[in-house]
Amino acid sequence: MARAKIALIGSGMIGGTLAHIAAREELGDIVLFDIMEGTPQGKALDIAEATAVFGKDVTLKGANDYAGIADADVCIVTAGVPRKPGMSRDDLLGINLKVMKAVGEGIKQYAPNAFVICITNPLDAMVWALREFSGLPHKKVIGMAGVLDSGRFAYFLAEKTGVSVEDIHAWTLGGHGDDMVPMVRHSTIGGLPLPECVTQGFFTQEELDAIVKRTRGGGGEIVALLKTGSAFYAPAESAIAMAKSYLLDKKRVLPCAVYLNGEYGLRGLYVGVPAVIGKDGAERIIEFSTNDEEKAMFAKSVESVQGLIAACKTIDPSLA
Ligand code: A3D
Repeated sequence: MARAKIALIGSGMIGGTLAHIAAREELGDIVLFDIMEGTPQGKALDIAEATAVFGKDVTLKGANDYAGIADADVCIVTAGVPRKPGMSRDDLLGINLKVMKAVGEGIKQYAPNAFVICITNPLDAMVWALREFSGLPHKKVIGMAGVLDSGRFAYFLAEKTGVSVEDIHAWTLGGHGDDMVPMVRHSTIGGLPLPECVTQGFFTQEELDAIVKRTRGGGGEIVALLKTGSAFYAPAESAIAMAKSYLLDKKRVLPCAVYLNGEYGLRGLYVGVPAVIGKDGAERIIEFSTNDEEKAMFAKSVESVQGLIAACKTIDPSLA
């Protein structure tokens, strides 16, 4: 059987890390694409040489022409610009919307059967625009944010309690902004919902509130430390988990930005909710029960996403 072909559109910090992980995990043959001449070729050659050391049989190539992504099974999109200190994700909208147009058209022409994972920010609006520009089925175009945000939430809980990260299941829904919704009641440590962990003395309510706040600002915390860009290791790992669930038809339940068609009472936009990822893409959406407080937080987050989509339509009237 032929190996899967994985196209990484954008070969910057996340793109290069994706290529390294995909090669080490022998997920398929890899093409790095970028507008910068030499960057995708250099990273491809560097990692290809490493395959002889870590002993995995995959090929890596670099490309500056969309023909290079022809017939890809999976496309992971990081093309665009990241945040610098003082910038919000929304500040990237104007520049990255133009990038999504070029990328969407490239995928439409050369890889119309691919499963597409968008990482470019502001995430929920960019994955919506990328789907519009590419014309691919909604189930085959999804955004990565929830796996990362939930991973951060789970890590902070593990750090606080000393419990293994493997036994913590944390969920963060909504848009990928500072008003994302960490789902405290649905997140568990060894099956115990977080409010009960407070009762059992794992942490105080104040400590839990501080972890929720840190999760919401998790991206900004890394931007402030790095100063030159944003997080890339954890975002890359998160997208690989999603790609693997598709390629291996694992049907993992992962929080992803998916297109809603009536679920959660919403239609016509992308926002983060738990979805089953298998060989057909986002195969099923799981609807969490929400109380009034969670509903209000989710609605606020959705409002921000709707505002960004409206801004996309103003900037590019072809999207209206
Ligand atoms: P960076 O290292 O700058 O890489 C971006 C790459 O895109 C660069 O190599 C550019 O040359 C390339 N590029 C720019 N325009 C085009 C184009 N038209 N076609 C092809 N390539 C192009 O950034 P990064 O890898 O650190 O981040 C990439 C994106 O991911 C940014 O928008 C970040 O904000 C975003 N990001 C999202 C998350 C989420 O959780 C959603 C997390 C971290 C970063």
